[in-house]
Amino acid sequence: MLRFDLISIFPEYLAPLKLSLLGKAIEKGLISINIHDLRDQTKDVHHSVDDTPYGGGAGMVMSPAPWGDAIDQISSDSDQIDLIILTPAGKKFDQKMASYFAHRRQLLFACGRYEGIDARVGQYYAGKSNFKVHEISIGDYVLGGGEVAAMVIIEATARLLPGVLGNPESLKEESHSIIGSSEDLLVEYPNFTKPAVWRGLEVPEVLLSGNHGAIAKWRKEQAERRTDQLGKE
Ligand code: JCE
Repeated sequence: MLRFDLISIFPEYLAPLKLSLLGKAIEKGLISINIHDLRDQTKDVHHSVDDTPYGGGAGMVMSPAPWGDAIDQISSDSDQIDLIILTPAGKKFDQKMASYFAHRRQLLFACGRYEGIDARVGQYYAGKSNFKVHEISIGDYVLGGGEVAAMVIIEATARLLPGVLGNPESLKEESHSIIGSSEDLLVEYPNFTKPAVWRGLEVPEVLLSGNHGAIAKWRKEQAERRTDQLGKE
């Protein structure tokens, strides 16, 4: 059982995590997803979670106190917890990281907003023996907050867990197509289903041949061609 916790000021934004593949995984008891409202930790009448940046500059920064209180509460009986802080300045998320997270016990996602979270939050938990802190980006672009990035990581991670995908063969096929472990470049051949002709476009004849050796060879060539194309773009 892999446990996911998320902290956000927009908990409703994370509702899709309970649908589809992940919803089924929750029902099967393979994962749990616990969504927490950061504002539940605020003590002032305005429920403030942000303040002006020291040193000046545009925008607001999220105050450390509500984050510390929320994280302490969620982790109070955890002996091994990975704290994932989403930030465009973090280490780039990839398939290898998804596989690492799939082997952990409890993943806690800090989904910030505004200009991000006071840097001392990560610093504080990095100094605690039961925490591993990861600052992660999902790509070189700036989102409005960490929620969508957390959902990307959770979807990529949960589908690697035994029993989450209906057909475990699909994972096996993927792992064959991971080239090297350093690049983690995924290549796939193009897929076709019925009908054999659609709007004048035909399915490649070899796929209708029933010749499994020829099909495997054709798919490998296609995957390699796609990999070469990626290098040129
Ligand atoms: C986030 C913001 C920094 C200005 C919390 C953006 C991750 N790959 C990623 N792209 N963007 C994010 C991300 C994650 C968390 C937060 N912002 C907005 N960040 C500078 C604005 C706030």
